[in-house]
Amino acid sequence: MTTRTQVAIIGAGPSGLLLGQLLHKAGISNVILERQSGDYVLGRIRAGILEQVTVDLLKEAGVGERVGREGIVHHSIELVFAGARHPIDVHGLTGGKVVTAYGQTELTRDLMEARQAQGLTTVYEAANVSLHGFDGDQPVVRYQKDGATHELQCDFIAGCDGFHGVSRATVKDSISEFERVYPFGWLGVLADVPPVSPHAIVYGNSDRGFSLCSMRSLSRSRYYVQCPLDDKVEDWSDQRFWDELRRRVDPELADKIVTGPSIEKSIAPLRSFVAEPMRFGRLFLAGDAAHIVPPTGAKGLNLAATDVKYLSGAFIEYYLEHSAAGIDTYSQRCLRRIWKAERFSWWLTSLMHRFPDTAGFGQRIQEAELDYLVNSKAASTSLAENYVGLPL
Ligand code: FAS
Ligand code: PHB
Repeated sequence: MTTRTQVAIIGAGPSGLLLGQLLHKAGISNVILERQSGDYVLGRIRAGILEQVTVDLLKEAGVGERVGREGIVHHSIELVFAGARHPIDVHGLTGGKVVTAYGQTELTRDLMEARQAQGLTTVYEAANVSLHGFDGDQPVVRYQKDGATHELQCDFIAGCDGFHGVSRATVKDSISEFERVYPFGWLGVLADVPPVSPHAIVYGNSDRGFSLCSMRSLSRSRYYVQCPLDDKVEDWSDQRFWDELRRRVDPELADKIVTGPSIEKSIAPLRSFVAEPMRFGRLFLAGDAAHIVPPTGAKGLNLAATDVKYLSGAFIEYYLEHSAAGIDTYSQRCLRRIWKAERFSWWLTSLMHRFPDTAGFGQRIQEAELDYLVNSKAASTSLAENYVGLPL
C-alpha cells in the first residue's frame, strides 16, 4: 500500500517523537516508522538529566506539564575524590541555570501518549525499512508490516533511528566518521530506594574506578559503577554492586546509601562518535543516528533535543516561509554544538574514570586536576556552564 506524508521519521525514540510533535504543532504532517514495539521502546532505561533547553522544548511541544510537575530541579552537582565530597554550585556559577532529573523513559512516555491522543501515525514493528530517492525531490521509504510491503512517499526523511539504525547505514559511503571507544563500560542499577543525595548528582573518582549517584524520583534511584568491558551483568549480584559503590564514594555518603533489590541492571559500553555531515539531499540525521557521547556529561539525550530543535525549525521555515536557509545550514549548525558537547563529555570521562594505563601517576594527576577544579572559580564555572548546556 502507498501512502503520503510531508516528513517521514525513522525511529520512535526521543528524537523521532519530539520531532513529530513539533512538526504536528506547526501543521506539518509526519509519520513515524519504528522497528520495535512501543513497550520495547519504553522498556529501555537510559538518560536521566535534562538541560533547560530540553525542558523548554518539551513545553514548546506541548508535553512539558509532567516534567514541570515531577522533574527534580538540581542547582548543584557533587564531585567525590580522595575520600571527600565537593559541591559545584551550578546555579550560582551560571547566573541561575539548572538541570532537571527526569528519566528518558518518562519523557518518551509523555511524547508517545501525546502522539496517540492526537491520532498521529506511528507504525510500530515496521520491518526492513529502506530509504530511496532522497537525492532527488521525491523520497520514498519502504517497509514491511504484517507481511505486506508498504511505500511511504514524502518530501523529507528524518533519520532518528539511533546508532544502529538504517539511516546512517544507507549513506555510509558519503560520511566521515570520528570515533573513540573507551576501555570500560558502565554497570547501571535502577532501584526503588530514596536517592542518597536528592538534590545533586554525585560523580565519583576513585582508584577503584568511576561511580555515579543519580535518581528518577525521590523514591527511585539510578546508580552506576565503571566496570571492565568484558564483565557480564550476571557477574554482578546486587550485594556486590552496593558494596562496590560504597567503596568508591566518601565514607559519609557510603553510610547514607539506602540499598534494595535492583529492578533493572545493565552494562552499557562508552564511545564518542560523530558522523559528518548530517544532511544528504532530503535525508537528515538527528540524535544518536549522527552522534554518541559517553554518558558522563549527561549530553546524549540533550544533544538529540537540540538537533530536533534545529531540524523542526528548518522544516517549519521551508513549509511556512518557503525558505531553505535552515535546511541548508542544519548540518554545520548542529555539528558546532555537537563537537563542543563531545569535547566536554570526553574531558569529564577522561577526568573521572580509571584507565588501564593511568594507575599511580595518572590517578594523582586526576586528583590534582579535581583539586584545582573545585578550588578555582574559573575552572568550576567552565564545568558548570558546559554541564547546564552551552547557549544555542
Ligand atoms: P534512540 O536510540 O533512543 O532511538 C532510536 C529509535 O530508532 C529506537 O526506538 C530504535 O528501535 C529505532 N530504530 C533503529 N533502527 C531502526 C530501523 N531500521 N527502522 C525503524 N526504527 C529503527 N544519554 C544521556 O544523556 N544520559 C545517559 O545516562 C544515557 N545513558 C544511555 C545508556 C544506553 C545503554 C544507551 C544506548 C544510550 C544512553 N544515553 C544516555 C543516550 C541516549 O539517551 C540517547 O542519547 C537517546 O536515546 C537518543 O535518542 P534517539 O536519537 O531518539 O535514539
Ligand atoms: C542518569 O541519571 O542516568 C545519569 C545522570 C547523569 C549522567 C549520566 C546518567 O551524567
